[in-house]
Amino acid sequence: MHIISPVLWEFLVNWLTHFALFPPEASGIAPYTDALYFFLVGISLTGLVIVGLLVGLFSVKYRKEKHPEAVQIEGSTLLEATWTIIPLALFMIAFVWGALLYFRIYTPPTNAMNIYVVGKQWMWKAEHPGGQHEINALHIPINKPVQLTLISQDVFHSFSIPAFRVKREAIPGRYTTVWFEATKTGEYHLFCTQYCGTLHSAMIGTIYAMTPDDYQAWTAGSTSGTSLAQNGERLFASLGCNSCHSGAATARGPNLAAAYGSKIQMSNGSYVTVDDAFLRNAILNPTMNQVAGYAPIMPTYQGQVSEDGLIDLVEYIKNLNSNYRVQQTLNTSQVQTPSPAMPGTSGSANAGQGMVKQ
Ligand code: HEC
Ligand SMILES: [Cu+2]
Repeated sequence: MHIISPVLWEFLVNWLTHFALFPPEASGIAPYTDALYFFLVGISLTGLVIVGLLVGLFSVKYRKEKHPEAVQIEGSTLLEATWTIIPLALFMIAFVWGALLYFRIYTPPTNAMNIYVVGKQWMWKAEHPGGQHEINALHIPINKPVQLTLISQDVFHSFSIPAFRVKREAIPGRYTTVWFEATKTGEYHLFCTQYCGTLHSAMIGTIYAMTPDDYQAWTAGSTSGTSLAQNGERLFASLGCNSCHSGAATARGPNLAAAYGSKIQMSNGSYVTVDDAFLRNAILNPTMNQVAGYAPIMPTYQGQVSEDGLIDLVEYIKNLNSNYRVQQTLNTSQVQTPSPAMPGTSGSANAGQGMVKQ
C-alpha cells in the first residue's frame, strides 16, 4: 500500500477514520435542530429526485421522433394550484417548526446558571460568577442549563459550539444571551463564526463538558479568590457609586438592593424590567435610562470602566439580596463568600444601611 507516499497515506487514513459529516449531538437541543435539518435536506432531495426523473422521462417520452410537432397547452388550474399549495405547505411547516425551535434556543430557563463571555480580537474570555477566568476554554457541567451572557470588546464576533448546535453573536455595547444543556461529557470545539480580522481563524477554543462533581472540583481548584460580585463591590466603592446609592432613604440615587429582576418606572412613565442589559446601560447612559422620581444627576461612566469591570458591577448589583435566579446564586456561592446581606429593600426601614461591606 505504499505506492503512494507514507505522509499522504497517513493523511488519508486519518481523514477516513476521523471523517465526520456531522458534529456529535452533545446538547439537549441538538436532536431537535438536527430533525429540522434532516427534514429540510429530505424535502430538498425529494424535489431533486422528482425533477431529475421528470426531466429524464419527458426527454425520452417527448423526443423528436415521437413528437415532431410541439403541442401548446394553455394553462391548467389544477396543476398550478398543486405546485403552489404543496410548496407553500412545506415552507409553512419549516417556518413554524424553525420558529418554535428558535424561541426554545433563545429563551433560557430561569434556573440556568450564568457565565459571562467577552469576545475580543482574537480570543474568548469566560468569567464564571465565582471568579474563575479562562481564555479560549469553557468548563461547564452537564445536565444543567447554562446561560451565556455575551458581549464584545471590539468588533462583531460569533460564539459557536457546533456539538451543542448553539451560535450567538457577540456584539460590542450590548449583552446577548444563549443557553444550552450539555448531555455528554467530553471536549468540543468552540469557534468564532463571524469574520473578525486577521487572526479570526485562531479565535477558537475548547468546551469542557464535565460531570457536576468534576465541575465542582474544577471551580474550587481554579478560583481566583474573589468572585465577580466581590470585585464589583470594590469597584462600586472605588468609583464612588455608594455615595449616591447608599441605600439610605435620604440617598440621592435609588436603592439598588433587590432591584434586579424587578420592574421599575422610568421618568417617561414606561416600565422596564431590571436585567443585565439594563444595569449596564444605566451605568453607561444614565440620561437615557432615567428612573422616575430622581434627579438626573448620575454621571456617565462611559470609558471609565472596562467590559470586565461592568460585568463585575452588574454581578454585584445582581447579588444584592436578589431572589432572582436563586438557583444560580446558590450554585456559585459554593466558591465565594456571600455578598453582604441587605435586609429590607425600601423606604425608611432601610435608612442608614450602607450598600458596601465595611
Ligand atoms: C451623583 C450620584 C450618583 C452616582 C455617583 C452614581 N449614581 Fe447611579 N443613579 C443616580 C441617580 C440619581 C439615579 C436615578 C436617576 C437615573 O436613572 O439617572 C441612578 C440610577 C442608577 C441605576 C438604575 C436604577 C435602578 O434602580 O436600577 C443604576 C443601575 C445605577 N445608578 C448604578 C450606579 C453605579 C454602578 C454607579 C457607580 C459606577 C453609580 N450608579 C453612580 C445617582 C448616582
Ligand atoms: Cu471573532
